[in-house]
Amino acid sequence: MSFTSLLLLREFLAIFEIGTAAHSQPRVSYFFDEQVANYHYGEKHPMKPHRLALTNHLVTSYGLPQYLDVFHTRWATDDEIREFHAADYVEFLQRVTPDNVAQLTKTFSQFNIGDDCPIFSGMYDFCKIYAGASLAAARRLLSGDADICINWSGGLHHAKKSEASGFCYVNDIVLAILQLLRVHPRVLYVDIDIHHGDGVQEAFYHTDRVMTVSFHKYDGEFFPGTGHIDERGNGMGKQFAVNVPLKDGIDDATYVALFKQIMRATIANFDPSAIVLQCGADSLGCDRLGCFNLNISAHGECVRFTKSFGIPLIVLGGGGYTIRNVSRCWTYETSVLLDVDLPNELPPTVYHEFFAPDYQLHPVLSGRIPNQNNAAYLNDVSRTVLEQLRSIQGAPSVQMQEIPPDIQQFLEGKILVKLF
Ligand SMILES: *C1O[C@H](CO)[C@@H](O)[C@H](O)[C@H]1NC(C)=O
Ligand SMILES: *[C@@H]1O[C@H](CO)[C@@H](O)[C@H](O)[C@H]1NC(C)=O
Ligand SMILES: *[C@@H]1O[C@H](CO)[C@@H](O)[C@H](O)[C@H]1NC(C)=O
Ligand SMILES: [Zn+2]
Repeated sequence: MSFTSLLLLREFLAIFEIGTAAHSQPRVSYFFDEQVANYHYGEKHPMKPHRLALTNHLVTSYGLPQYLDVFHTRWATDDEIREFHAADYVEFLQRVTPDNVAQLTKTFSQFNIGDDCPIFSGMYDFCKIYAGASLAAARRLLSGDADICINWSGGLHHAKKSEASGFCYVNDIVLAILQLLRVHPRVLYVDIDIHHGDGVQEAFYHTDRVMTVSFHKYDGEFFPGTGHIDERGNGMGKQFAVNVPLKDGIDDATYVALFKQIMRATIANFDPSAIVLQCGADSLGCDRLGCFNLNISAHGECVRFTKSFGIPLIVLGGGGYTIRNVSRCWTYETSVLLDVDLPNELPPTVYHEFFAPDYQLHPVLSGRIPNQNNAAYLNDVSRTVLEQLRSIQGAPSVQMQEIPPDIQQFLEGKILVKLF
């Protein structure tokens, strides 16, 4: 080999090395608190925090923590929760217990406590744990020490300022986005839960600094009843709420194609500096409360696509009521965020029997619901949404505020406790 070609080869290798460095794995933080899985909404209630124990066991048995920064987070404080929620509602959450709930009946209807949102023992502590984790995720993203922050216990998108709704008491997503807005000019919220992301949409309905995009089942009746394609925001926020209403039985290929088309246009037009992705797993086929036909790869493909833009990302859980599939889905999505391939054979965990009979990460989807989304309907939805997105004339700009002191403290590493 001639000297010149050796030089060329070395240069080629050097370029190659730089190339690989630039494509090194994203820095992913994982927020975790084993306590959160021990709360019970009630025996028959479909929301099972236990799904988080299943997820964490799978993530651990697959060996994913070696690629992750795993954090234990402190609980959210009352003050932090009041950044979004009304003071009287927070006071109610603090005081109410299964024993005094009858005496507090007057406040009951006002705060919408009932069958969907029962008062269970330790309920407010449960809220503080998951909200604390989402806040920590937001702050860590702000610190620049992570590209992606995952907290599967968060994503409770229905809670309102003064009202519990749809199994959600405290809206950790709104709290996390409020943190991000201190530093990020524009935050994009994306929601692939089967239910409309109404609590987040409502919180930011009047601002152009947060764009909310929700893909959900809509027929005017399905919970929570909102999410019509014509709900687009108001005032300064006009056109900055996007709704993609779908019918029963949507399949992998059409959902993923629609998701990509709409996300591409959203990101191009809105130019977000941070993204919060709610990965509700009740949009999977065979969900106890859902009615779509997505399999775990398709759900995960939406996560992969969102990550591919390289924008700082917070990934949260949400709904998901067939818990063996929820835990498989969120484990797979953890691996997608890490660019790590997992074998389809599930590793043994103490919960192995949950995954019978197939014991696979990607079970073959059994029992499909007839797809009621025909091509004409889907074309109509995509045309309307793309038109709306085109009407946004360039990304809105904002003045940056000073970094507030509590975030400063966080940047100095005083709040987080690193586990391993
Ligand atoms: C998210 O945070 C909560 C609270 O710290 C924790 O219980 C949960 O396990 C976390 N989930 C993940 C996947 O880290
Ligand atoms: C999931 O859906 C995709 C797209 O339709 C398909 O290619 C894949 O085989 C499915 N996976 C399973 C396990 O059925
Ligand atoms: C959920 O689990 C069941 C049983 O393991 C399986 O038949 C079904 O296809 C799973 N759903 C998805 C979306 O993988
Ligand atoms: Zn849901």
